[in-house]
Amino acid sequence: MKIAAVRVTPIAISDPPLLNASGVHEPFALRSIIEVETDNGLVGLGETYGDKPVLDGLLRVKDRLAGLSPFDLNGLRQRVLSVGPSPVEGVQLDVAPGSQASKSEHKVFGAFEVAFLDLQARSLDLPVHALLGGAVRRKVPFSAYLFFKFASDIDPSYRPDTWGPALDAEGIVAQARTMIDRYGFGSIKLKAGALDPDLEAECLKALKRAFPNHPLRIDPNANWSLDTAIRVAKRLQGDLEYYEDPTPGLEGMSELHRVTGLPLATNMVVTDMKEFRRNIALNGAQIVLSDHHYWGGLRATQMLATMCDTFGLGLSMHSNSHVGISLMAMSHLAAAVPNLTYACDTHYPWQEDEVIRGGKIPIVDGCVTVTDAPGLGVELDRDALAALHEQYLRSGITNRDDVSQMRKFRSDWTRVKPRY
Ligand code: GKR
Ligand code: MG
Repeated sequence: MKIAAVRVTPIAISDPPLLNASGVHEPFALRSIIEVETDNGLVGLGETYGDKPVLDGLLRVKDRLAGLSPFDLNGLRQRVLSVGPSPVEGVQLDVAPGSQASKSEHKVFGAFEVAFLDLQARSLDLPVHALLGGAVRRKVPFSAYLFFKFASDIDPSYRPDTWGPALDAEGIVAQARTMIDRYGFGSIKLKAGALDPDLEAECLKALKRAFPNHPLRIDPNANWSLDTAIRVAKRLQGDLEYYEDPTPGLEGMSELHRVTGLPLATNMVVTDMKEFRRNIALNGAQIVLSDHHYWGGLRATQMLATMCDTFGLGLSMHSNSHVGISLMAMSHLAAAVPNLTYACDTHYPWQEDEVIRGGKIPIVDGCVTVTDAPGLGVELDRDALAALHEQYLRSGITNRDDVSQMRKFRSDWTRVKPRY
């Protein structure tokens, strides 16, 4: 079985006006859909970022994969490395941190690795989780990922939604209730760093009152100074499952943990093994949010899990706006990682568009179920892919830019961080 053709298709999926530390989501989020086809007619699927630096990297590698066996992951790595750094590598993506602009070879390798693993598994008539050591859980828990949010009619480019605005405690609790009613989530994450920290802390308190048995997390994406993070920590002491990236830098996180004793989680200061090593030395974060999209694929993320286990760190999972191929890759991975004991993040409830046959993957009782269907267990809907590619071309967006989007609504909005 050899690779005969590779297709990379950028798509734009509609996205609501969700607020974060950088600004607000644009009306569309970008993804790249990867298809790797073999000479015996199998197709392996992958999904990753659609921003230009990553897309360019994928396009530069894709035509070098013909003739490789999908089992040859070292061959894949060698071909990814052989293209050298992308000419747009240095371009600063204006994303909320957590999507590291600098690690493009990990992102490119990881995107193809998922498609290769999908092919390996399909050729053996096995699910991907079987290749990863077997499922230790069939139902993978995700958390309700809450965002402060504008009403969709703030700008006609947003698709009308039924969520409504969420700019205070009442709105956030209502959003949580809708999410939990629809999907049965058993834990809650509040994306913070967007509004005044005291208001955000009040929202967390309101969630605690409304959902006393749901573990709660808050993630200001390092938009709070150390003083602010310490002040809010005092208020939220006892309410948090973990405190995610409240303040910038490993040193800041380390000092915050020393002063408050709270368990700190990160997808910002531990994003590769070099940072992992420094984190062990400084004890900045006690829980690492993994993400196969930038850690270099499913197997590299399992390596991270082993390192967390070895060094006594907790393991959770990070997300960005995505569709069903990523959701299933995340779920197969999480199913096969015993020490992934926290409910994973997902933006999936915020996305209505889908590229897989059968439409949206069900989340029931807060969980995605992995089955024994071959590969990732999903097939591409080619009509949907074509329509979402058209949407990409029409959107005119090539790089996520939450700062400029926010400036449309608040002309004095700046890039400054930490803002509070
Ligand atoms: O979607 O706005 C967002 C998030 O802020 C995302 O960009 C982050 O990378 O969810 C992520 C996080 O946990 O930091
Ligand atoms: Mg985070």
